[in-house]
Amino acid sequence: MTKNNQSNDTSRFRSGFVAIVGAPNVGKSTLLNRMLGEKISITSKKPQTTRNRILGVFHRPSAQLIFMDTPGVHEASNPLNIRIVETALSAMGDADIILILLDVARPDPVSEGLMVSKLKQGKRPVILALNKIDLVNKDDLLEIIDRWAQVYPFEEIVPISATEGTQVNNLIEAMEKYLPAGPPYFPRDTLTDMPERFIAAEMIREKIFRLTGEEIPYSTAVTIDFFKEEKAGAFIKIHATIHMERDSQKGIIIGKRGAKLKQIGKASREAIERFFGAKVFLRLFVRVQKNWSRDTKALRKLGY
Ligand SMILES: Nc1nc2c(ncn2[C@@H]2O[C@H](COP(=O)(O)OP(=O)(O)OP(=O)(O)O)[C@@H](O)[C@H]2O)c(=O)[nH]1
Ligand SMILES: [Mg+2]
Repeated sequence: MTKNNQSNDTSRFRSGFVAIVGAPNVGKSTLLNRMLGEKISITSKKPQTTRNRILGVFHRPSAQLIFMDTPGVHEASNPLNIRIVETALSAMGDADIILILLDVARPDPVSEGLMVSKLKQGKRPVILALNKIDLVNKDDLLEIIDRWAQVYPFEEIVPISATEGTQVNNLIEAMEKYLPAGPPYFPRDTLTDMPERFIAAEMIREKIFRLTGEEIPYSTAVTIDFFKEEKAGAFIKIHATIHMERDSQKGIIIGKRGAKLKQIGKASREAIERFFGAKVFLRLFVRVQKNWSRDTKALRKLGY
């Protein structure tokens, strides 16, 4: 990636990459969306929602912070999860600053241990954000801060609530201080580098995470077969395929007389319309790609 030098006063400007890393479900994607003020990364109550590195650019008068939302770090066993944990850990290697996010209400010693062991191999500034403080009382919080201060010499420890927005500005300011000096990487109007097709596929995946249960979300991948803006952006025509691992899952996602698929389609279409600010015509297809999550070739084809 090349730096662009279009900014006139770059002498005091700071810019760099921040990897947002943490165990599954701690609120990394929620925090990214909150900081950007735009929903670009999908979220759900279920762990392992995010599977790719999601880039979001945050512009300040004096700095540009390029956030990388990552999949939750955990002890992975199947090929899909091994792949997504690699994605998260490699983002740590590419970052100027590492932002570790924890859920104060739900400690996860295994994942936390994994991340801290990785930190000890690097020399980058590391900031710790303790998320979901709306769920614990103040006294417990002080104890948690104390405990973490002894685990690793974090540059800063900032308690936040991503859903309520509490202390999120303080966190941004803390990160800005540790950014390297340099001109912005992206023009001022850039929000993300993700292709429109990818964003549309993710929105569909989010609705499946939210509207189905058990193993269904984890057996789902979504690809876009057709994406075209019609009438100068007035409406977008999208064909997407939902890939399931087994025939029985295909039945579940379609539902009785197609009811489930209809519900997923409607919710997805509305989310895509909100994001692109255009009317959307969405057609969903369901197909079975046997055991795709355990097949490295299939994983690559499906974007992992
Ligand atoms: N109460 C509370 N809930 C939160 C907060 N931040 C996030 N959540 C909830 O936590 C759940 C997980 O949020 P995500 O943003 O999807 O978490 P994630 O870390 O990106 O998860 P993965 O992508 O699976 O690793 C969602 O239900 C969020 O609404 C917070 O500050 N307080
Ligand atoms: Mg996420």
